[in-house]
Order: sequence, then structure tokens, then C-alpha cells
Amino acid sequence: MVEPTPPGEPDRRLDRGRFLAAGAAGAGGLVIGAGIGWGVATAVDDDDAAGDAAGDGAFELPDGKRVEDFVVHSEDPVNVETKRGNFDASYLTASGFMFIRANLPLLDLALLETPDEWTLTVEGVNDPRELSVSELKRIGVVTRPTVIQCSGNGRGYFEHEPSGSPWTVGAAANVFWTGVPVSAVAEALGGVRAGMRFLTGTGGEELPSDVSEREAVVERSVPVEKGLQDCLLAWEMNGEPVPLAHGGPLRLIVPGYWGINSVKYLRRLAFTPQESDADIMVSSYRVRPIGVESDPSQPTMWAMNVKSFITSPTGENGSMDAGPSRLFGVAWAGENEIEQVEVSTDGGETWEAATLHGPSLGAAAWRQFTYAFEAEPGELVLASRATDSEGNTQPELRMENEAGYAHNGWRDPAVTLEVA
Ligand SMILES: Nc1nc2c(c(=O)[nH]1)N[C@H]1C(S)=C(S)[C@@H](COP(=O)(O)O)O[C@H]1N2
Ligand SMILES: [Mo]
Repeated sequence: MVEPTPPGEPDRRLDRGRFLAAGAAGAGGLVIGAGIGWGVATAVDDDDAAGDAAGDGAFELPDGKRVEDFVVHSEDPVNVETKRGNFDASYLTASGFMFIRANLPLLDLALLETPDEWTLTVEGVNDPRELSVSELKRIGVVTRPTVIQCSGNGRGYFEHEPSGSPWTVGAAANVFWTGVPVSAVAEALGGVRAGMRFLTGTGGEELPSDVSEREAVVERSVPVEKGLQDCLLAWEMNGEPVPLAHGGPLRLIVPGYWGINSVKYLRRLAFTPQESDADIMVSSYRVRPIGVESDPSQPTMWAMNVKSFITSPTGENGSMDAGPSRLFGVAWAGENEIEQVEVSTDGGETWEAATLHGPSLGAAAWRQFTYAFEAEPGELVLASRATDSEGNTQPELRMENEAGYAHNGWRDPAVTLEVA
């Protein structure tokens, strides 16, 4: 079991290792309804920035990614967010632009030379055994687009400066996964044993020797029904073998849930009676008021909430020409569909319906939107606000919480431009 973080010392112990400084404060995922609030952030002393120093440009990214396409939050382990402009107006995030969120140093690239030989242990079924990727490929195959989003996406907007990477909008991506449904694997191995309530995935990284396995391992549990209805074991992303940074040779994909649940380098898939007792399940990724220690009774980061952001114009150069213009953006809502997206060109005073364009790729994927407008000289503040099929609408403000999870407010990510 894990020692709870002492009161008033949230996540402070994570500073012991760089890998954890960037790591455990990471992501999370639960559905948080609009209107829930824990009050206004109070400034807290923050000396937890270790591991989040901006890159000096001298390091290289895996899989041929270019450093200049990202905002660098840490180099080792690598945490880089996609620059807003690189989402452009596409329904798909190109692999080369996809953010990387790593709790631990990446595995050896040589692994990808023989991806079919990667093995996975399956437990909690009637016929537990080890399966290679080539065996998995014969059990079944589906292709699904999903959003992968870090629980801490938007953390950079929280005024209390939570521990962990200060992502803005770019710790999210929409990509296609190809792999075998978890249900087909369970069936091939004689079915799930009685009494199993969770599906637990374990990452295959080498663990540091100076902390316990439970503290370092990337291991997450999701409800067993979710696992059997919806999850897959992916060996392909955007039509290519899953790149190393994104969990190749084999990754668990939990559609509609926060990124942490989609465990990379999947080594063990277990149907279990209890949730994992790893720190990443027990104490990290728990949503709690500012200053409150984490505990397993708090909501964990499972299904994502409704969210959108404008991808173009980015506001990066701060100005644009007056005249006819058009904005683009993306919206998604975890396990729900996007019902509508409204946009504002006056910082949220008035709202108009945007047009949903491009393909509808299912609830777990994001939807593109666009809106044509006349840019008048002066300050222009562009905002977007999505509503999902359950009637949840993005709130104006973030929900204040200790670790800076689940930001879906519309005001912070708004784009401000000077029109001339
Ligand atoms: N094995 C393993 N799986 C992992 C992680 C990790 O560090 N190791 N990070 C998680 C987190 S916090 C997120 S947000 C996503 C990031 O996925 P990406 O790096 O492919 O964008 O992977 C999740 N799965
Ligand atoms: Mo994350």
C-alpha cells in the first residue's frame, strides 16, 4: 500500500526523482459536470517545477519528431506538447505532431525492429497465458479513432501552479488505432473468471531501482465492463506500427477515457477483483480540492469531460488582418457525442453556432468545427464552447483542483488577437 501524501504537501514527495517530478502529477480522468466548483484558487508556494524546465533545443525527440513542432516541458522523461498551429483544421493528428507524455524514460528503440515478438501476459481469464503480438493479430482486429488527452491538459492555466507539466491545449491528439478488442482476447482465453471487476493494464518500462515498483510502475485499472465493451490492444497508430513514443509495440486503448488509462508498452493485461494498488491508481490522478491530500475515495480520472479549443487562428503572432476570416477548432466529449459547438468573437459576450464539418468518427474521436466571421479592427477574443449529447456544456472557468486536472473551461484557452 501507499503512504498518503502528508496534508499540505501535495505531491511534494514526487520531487525525489526527476522521472516522478514530471510523472505522477500528470494526468487523470473523470467526468466532471459543469457547475461543480471548489472555489477560487489561492496562491500556494510552488517549488515543484523540477523536470518542467523548457528545453534548450539540444535534445532530440524519438520517431523523427522535430523539437520545433512542440512546446518542451521536460526532456527526460520527455514531455512535449503539440503547438496549437500544428492541429490546423484536420480531423487527424499526424503522428509526427502528437504530444508525448512519459512518466519514465522511453524504452529502447530496438524493440520496434521485432514488434511481433513483444509478449503480453493475460491474467484473470480461465486460460491465462502469454501471447505474442503476432498471436494477438490472429485473434481479431478493429480500427478506431480516439482522442488521447492528458489529464493535466490545461494545467498551465491554473493560478496555483500545480505540480506537473504546465500543458495548455496541446496535450491532446486524435489518432486512429488498429488492434484486437479486449473482449476477443478474453474469449479466446476461455472467458473472464468470476468476480473480476476491473481490467488492469501494466506498462513495460524498466523501473528505477531507488523507489519501489508500486511507486514507479505505470498501471491503471478501469471497470471491467468498459474493458469488454470498448477497449483494444493496438499495434498500429495512423496506419503504421505504433511509434515508440506512443507505446509501441503494443498499447492498451481505452476510448473516451483520459490518456493515463491507455497504458503504453503493455506487458500485462489482468482482469482483477480490485483496482491496482500502484501509486498511479491509488494516489495520483485523484481529483481533490486545492491543498487536500489525495486518497482513493476521491474520483479517479476515467471518462473525459466535454471540451473544445480553437486550432486556427492560433493567436501566436498576436495579430491578424481585418476582413473576412474563418476559425477552426476541435471538440470532443469522452464517451458522449458532440451535440453542438458555439463560438464567440467578443470574448464570450455573445455566442453563435459553429458548423460541425468533416467526418463524425464516433464519440471517442474529436469533431471539427468552423465559423466564418468579419474581423473588425481592434481586439478580438475568440472562444469556443461545446455541448455534448448528455446536455453538458463547457463551463466558463476551470474547476479548481490540486493537481490541475480536467480543465474544460472555455475562457482560459480563448485566442486573443489584435486586428489591424
Ligand atoms: N507505459 C506507460 N503508459 C502511459 C504513460 C507512461 O508514462 N507509460 N503515460 C500515460 C499518460 S499520463 C498519458 S497522457 C498518455 C500519453 O500518451 P502519448 O505519449 O502517446 O501522447 O499515455 C499514458 N500511458
Ligand atoms: Mo497524462
